[in-house]
Amino acid sequence: MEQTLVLVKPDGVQRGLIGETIRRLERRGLRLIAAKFQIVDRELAEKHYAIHKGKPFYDGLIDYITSAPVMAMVWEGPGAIAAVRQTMGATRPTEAQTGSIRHDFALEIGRNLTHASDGQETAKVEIELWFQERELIQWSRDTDRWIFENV
Ligand code: DAT
Ligand code: MG
Repeated sequence: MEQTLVLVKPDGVQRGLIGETIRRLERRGLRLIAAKFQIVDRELAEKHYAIHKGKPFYDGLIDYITSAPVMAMVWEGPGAIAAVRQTMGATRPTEAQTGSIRHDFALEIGRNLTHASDGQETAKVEIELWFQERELIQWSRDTDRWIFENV
């Protein structure tokens, strides 16, 4: 089943939105596979945002993600990558869909609260970057068959 990396970034943690983020993903029907509350060092931050190196906002982005603890998670479900990005909303909060986290709680692109993998290859690379294999919990819920068409 598809898996995706989710971060509640430092602004989301500081603003008490860990629970809100988890609540929305749980209620959507996604299954939590791993979670880790941690400080991000520059090495991890630079690897995570390697694709943005050289862009004007890169230095600010690295400073921001390393500035305070983040909540890193892996969530699983059919179409999880697209579903989670939809729940988060567009990168720029003023363009995010009504009802998405970034719409409901954010204003600025540089303080957009969460991260979610943007494709299958990215998800694989990011999950391996943030978590060790043994930290990923394979489990099933009694409700799975009421949420997933094919369990
Ligand atoms: P996303 O986080 O939606 O996957 P992204 O991968 O394009 O977006 O960019 C990573 C983060 O970098 C994004 O969450 C906020 C920041 N960012 C992106 N584009 C930016 C811009 N034009 N100005 C300032 N920050 C930007
Ligand atoms: Mg991205």
